[in-house]
Amino acid sequence: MPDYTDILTETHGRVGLVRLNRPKALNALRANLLAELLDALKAFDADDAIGAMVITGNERAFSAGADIKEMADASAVDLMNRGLSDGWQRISAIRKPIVAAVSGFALGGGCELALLCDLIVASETAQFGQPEITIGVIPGAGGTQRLTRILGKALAMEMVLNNRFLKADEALAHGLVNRAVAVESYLDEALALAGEIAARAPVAVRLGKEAVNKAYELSLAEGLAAEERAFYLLFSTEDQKEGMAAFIEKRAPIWRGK
Ligand code: DAK
Repeated sequence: MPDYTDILTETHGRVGLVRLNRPKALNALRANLLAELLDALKAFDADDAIGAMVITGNERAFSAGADIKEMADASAVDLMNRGLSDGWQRISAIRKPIVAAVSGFALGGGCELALLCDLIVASETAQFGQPEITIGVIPGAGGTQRLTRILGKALAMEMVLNNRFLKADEALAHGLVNRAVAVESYLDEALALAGEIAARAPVAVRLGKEAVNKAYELSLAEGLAAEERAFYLLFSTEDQKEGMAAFIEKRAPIWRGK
């Protein structure tokens, strides 16, 4: 990995970890940070030795959102010309699963970045919010759409229109996060969860992620058809033959990602 200034990267077995690393600015997502994040995720996505990724911040903040100082003086055309949404779309196109390990603030674009991930492990101190209304705007990286689909209209409206924060226990109760755990262990839990997924049949993991995400975009009939095709496609992999043979022979499968 190259020398990054706004993130740190590590590998833990088959898991690639990206730490957002602008602690003084509560990991505000300036353009350089987003570019580095995308670069690191793409590198992990292309690496056969990696099966899943974790994105985290620090105990105080996952991220407090887009960098308000970088954005404050921009015109609408400036923002369009900066191609603001390209990076976000490319993050959502990463093929391997991404777990967000969230502690402290996950606000604005920080909340939306967590929502772009496939699973979220939260510390009990995590707070999810879309405070854009307090600075005269609304969410711009998916918050109004993804939160509404996950939480329903009532709560999404409160978050978007009235700066309502969700604490970890509420986020868990509403299905926004997978786990809410002690602050001492949120990163370890996220790494363990990512590690378990990374040890599974890689092509099936990839197609499983793709199929679940399609549920947000397609009609039920189209989604079911896409799932069915992906299921048949897996019968062209060595891993399907190996997985079913291992079951019948009562042994552990050895995945080859082929
Ligand atoms: N941007 C820049 N700096 C930030 C920041 C942010 N979002 N959040 C915090 N900081 C900086 C503060 O300015 C402060 O810096 P110094 O003054 O020390 O230099 C430092 O981090 C510590 O913050 P505080 O002193 O404010 O700390 P507190 O504990 O008192 O308060 C807070 C924590 C999280 C409640 C507060 O910092 C806060 O309200 N932050 C702003 C949260 C916010 O409004 N976030 C939404 C930003 S808008 C799009 C993609 C993305 C987006 C939009 C479009 N497209 C693809 C189209 C995203 C938009 C947003 O996220």
